[in-house]
Amino acid sequence: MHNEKPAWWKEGIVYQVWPRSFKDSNGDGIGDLRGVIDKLDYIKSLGVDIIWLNPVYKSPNDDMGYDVSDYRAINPEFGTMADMDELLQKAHQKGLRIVMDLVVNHSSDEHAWFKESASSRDNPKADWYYWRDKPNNWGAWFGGSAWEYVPARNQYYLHVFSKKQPDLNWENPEVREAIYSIMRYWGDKGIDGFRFDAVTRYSKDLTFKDTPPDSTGYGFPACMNGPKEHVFLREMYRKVLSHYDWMTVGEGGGSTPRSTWPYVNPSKHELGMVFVGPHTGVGRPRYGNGYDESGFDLPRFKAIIDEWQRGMDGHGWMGWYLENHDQVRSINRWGNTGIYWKESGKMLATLLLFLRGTPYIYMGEELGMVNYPFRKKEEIRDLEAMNDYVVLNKRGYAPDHIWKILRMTSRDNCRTPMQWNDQGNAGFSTGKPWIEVNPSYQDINVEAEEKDPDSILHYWRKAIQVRKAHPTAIYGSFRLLCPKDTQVFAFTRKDQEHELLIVCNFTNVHARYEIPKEFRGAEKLIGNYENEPGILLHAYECYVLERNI
Ligand code: ISL
Ligand code: CA
Repeated sequence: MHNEKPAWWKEGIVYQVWPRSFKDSNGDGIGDLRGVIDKLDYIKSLGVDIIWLNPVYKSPNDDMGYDVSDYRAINPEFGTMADMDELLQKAHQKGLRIVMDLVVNHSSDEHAWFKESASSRDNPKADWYYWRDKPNNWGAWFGGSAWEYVPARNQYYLHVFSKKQPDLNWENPEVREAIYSIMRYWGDKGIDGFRFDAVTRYSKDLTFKDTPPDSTGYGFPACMNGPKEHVFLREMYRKVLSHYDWMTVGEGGGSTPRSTWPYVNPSKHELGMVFVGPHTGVGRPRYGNGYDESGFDLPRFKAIIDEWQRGMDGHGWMGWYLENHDQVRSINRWGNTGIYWKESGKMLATLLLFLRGTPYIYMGEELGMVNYPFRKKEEIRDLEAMNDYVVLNKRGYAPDHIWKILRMTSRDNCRTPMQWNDQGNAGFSTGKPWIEVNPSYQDINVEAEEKDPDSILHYWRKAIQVRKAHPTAIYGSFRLLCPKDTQVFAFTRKDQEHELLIVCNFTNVHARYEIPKEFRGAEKLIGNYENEPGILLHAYECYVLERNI
């Protein structure tokens, strides 16, 4: 057996719902909570256990809900608190848990706390945000300076993200108590946990020294794993988390496994797990360094995953994703949107579901949804993509080049409506959707894939069942094979009773792969081609073998 302490959130599989684009129940073009309620049976049918709901709190939507103006209210465009209560109740009835997003590194500038704080230098909340007489050189994640001037105080406030997302002053115990009380409010409603947005940035280096400027001309905010980070999280654990059987997942950890241990080492009493994203950075075009067209470096991708898989084993639990609302569609990055669309979609499912750690599936990923063919400014909704558009224009990039980059990077790619059928607006809404529907919906949609026994959707369902039936896939240790191979990602998972071999061809051509001796004749649990594994893998072929020890 293994020495990992079992927990429901280690064994469970998460399905991420970005509510604005999941299902619109009232024809206003915006997905909502009733839409999620209507689709609970579909979510359940996937075999997943946990729904992570992106922010549904009241928000002016500068950053699509990641700018909260009231943590105790539901954004009216998503429905009412009664809808939220009903969602919790119905999900629980079906054996699904609900985890909410907690966005407390910053609030909205329209939150009552900030309005009061910004009104003068001596109001009761004067100290709830970071106010300084002079800005330093830090840049904001969404462009421009990280400091914004407010005449009423003749001072600047810090915003690591957009200027409508002022950073909350975690040094102030009143702020922390206010946050804990919000958490208890939702805990009392019966939610099953939180995903902690930007958790590594709660604590700031209070010297606010300039940092070396990057290609944008600004310095990177020195507030990752700040000096009091773990002090704050331990206090939060003591005062709140220890009182609930919650799933707690931090967005990001340290930059290495070692600096991530304290966040999730059970003896430290902070969070249950983190997910990290460096694997999604491999081969990602970034305007900051010019458009990187060098393509995808599989050995690098494997090395990063290997570093985290082994580096965290025995030190704390992790979650893994290939897609989320900040990413683009995985099939465009690592798969094939042409003739091998199906095969590559299944291959990516196999990779995600057999890594060590809780898998996070993003809505539409189970269908093999693809990126949107962006080609005009009016199609952009996301403030990050909008800022990139402005920066790239300023740098004199040709329009074709700009669109090529945004089609590969814009967060809007993952935010187009879920594709339910081949009817109007892909069955998402009877009104005009808030963002364009991806034209691929004629072929890629739930209804079509339900009918096709060989679909990506059915493969996910099957692979999920295989993972669940094999504890080795959940707790077994990870070992990377053939690290230098530029076509094949192969690894094993092992405990004292079983060993699994997972093999994935990441290319659209044959690849040679010799099965290790001990796996010859082992049982094939799942794969995306009919044949028994041979010495040559087909394009994007994948399979999982199991042997007894
Ligand atoms: O800063 C980063 C890496 O050093 C980013 O990856 C950062 O952690 C990420 O952009 C934070 O994302 C989250 O918070 C944002 C929001 O826009 C995203 O949607 C959310 O996932 C601000 O709340
Ligand atoms: Ca709606």
